[in-house]
Amino acid sequence: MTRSRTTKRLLVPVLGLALALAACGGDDNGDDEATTPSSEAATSEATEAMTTEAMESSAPATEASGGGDAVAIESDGSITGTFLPKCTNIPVFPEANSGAEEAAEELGSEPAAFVGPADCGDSTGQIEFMTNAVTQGVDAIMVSNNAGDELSPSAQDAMDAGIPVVSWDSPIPSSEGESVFVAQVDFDETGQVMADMAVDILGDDGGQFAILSATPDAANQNAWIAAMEEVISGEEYANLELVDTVYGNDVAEDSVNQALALVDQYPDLELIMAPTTVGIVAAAQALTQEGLCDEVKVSGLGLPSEMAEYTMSGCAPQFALWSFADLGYLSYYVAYGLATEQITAEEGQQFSAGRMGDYTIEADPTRDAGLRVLMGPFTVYDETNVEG
Ligand code: RAM
Repeated sequence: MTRSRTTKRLLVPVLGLALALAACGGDDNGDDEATTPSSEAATSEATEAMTTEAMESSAPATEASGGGDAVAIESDGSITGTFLPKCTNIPVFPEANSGAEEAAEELGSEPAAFVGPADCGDSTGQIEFMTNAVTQGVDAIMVSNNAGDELSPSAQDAMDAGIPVVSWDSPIPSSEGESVFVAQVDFDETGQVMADMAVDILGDDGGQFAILSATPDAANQNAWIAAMEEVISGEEYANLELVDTVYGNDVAEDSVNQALALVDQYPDLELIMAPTTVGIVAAAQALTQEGLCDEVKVSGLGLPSEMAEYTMSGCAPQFALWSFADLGYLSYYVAYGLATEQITAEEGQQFSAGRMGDYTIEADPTRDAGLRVLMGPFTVYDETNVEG
């Protein structure tokens, strides 16, 4: 591949965001009660490494105040459930399911069925799984939505049948057909974290970057991209120029192709920001293989186990993520609490979720409608912590 570049800026190896956040974050994961997870699942990469709050404002809002009013979700018999990921074939989703299984065991329940489309590119394939779960009459459905509002009618059918629908990782944008969304991190904060990583990597003089996303209807990625666009519209980020947003469908091959097409199309491109664990590693692999990492860097949201070599090589100097195992654990607790009627899906409901501690259901400030439980925190990875 030949590329002609008019500008080549040196990477400024700044750990500013990560270090600054580490200084203020400690082991506070956004929920004071949840800072010292003790289970096996909690010893995931994300919780072992530096953890921090990226913005102080987001986490305290969902903590159960005072602790006295929180309902401790306890074992109340076995329930049936469906744990429906965007797809079953990328690592983050089995990891989330392992957290859900841990929670089910603690609560004396059979584990939820881990079912979904094999391939994340099959975004509407989830609808059939949702419909099947309703037909089977399961007690609770937990879903990472990959189909935008197209999932709503089948989710609404579940709710009409009295089945709680807990979205996690990726919500139903309109919230119709969703009892509550368990948000891994604050979605607006994701935009800020990505913008700050871009500045840290490119330096104050900025440069051109492109976004390599997952599927076009993925509610989580779309919200994070919108949040990042909002952040970079501010004066402080004026030197960051977003030239394109493309979609690799959370499929490795598509993502590699999209990454290579971007560097071909934009000779001055300096950064690919991929808010997807599939896209980020595909981009890093592709640029490494093409020998382009000196010119184009990679950042976004990635799994440390997949990204370590690219961070250590300097191709992907910084990226962020959270614990998917914790997200699955918390989502199962919420679904179980709703299905056993220990809690209700309403604003102000406080509850305690096993080893993760106290939370409050709140109005989702990042959507026009809908309820949210905020997990947090982000972990920002760089060469200092990516290898654990
Ligand atoms: C992929 C999926 C998932 C998202 C992560 C960051 O694994 O799209 O939904 O949360 O990336």
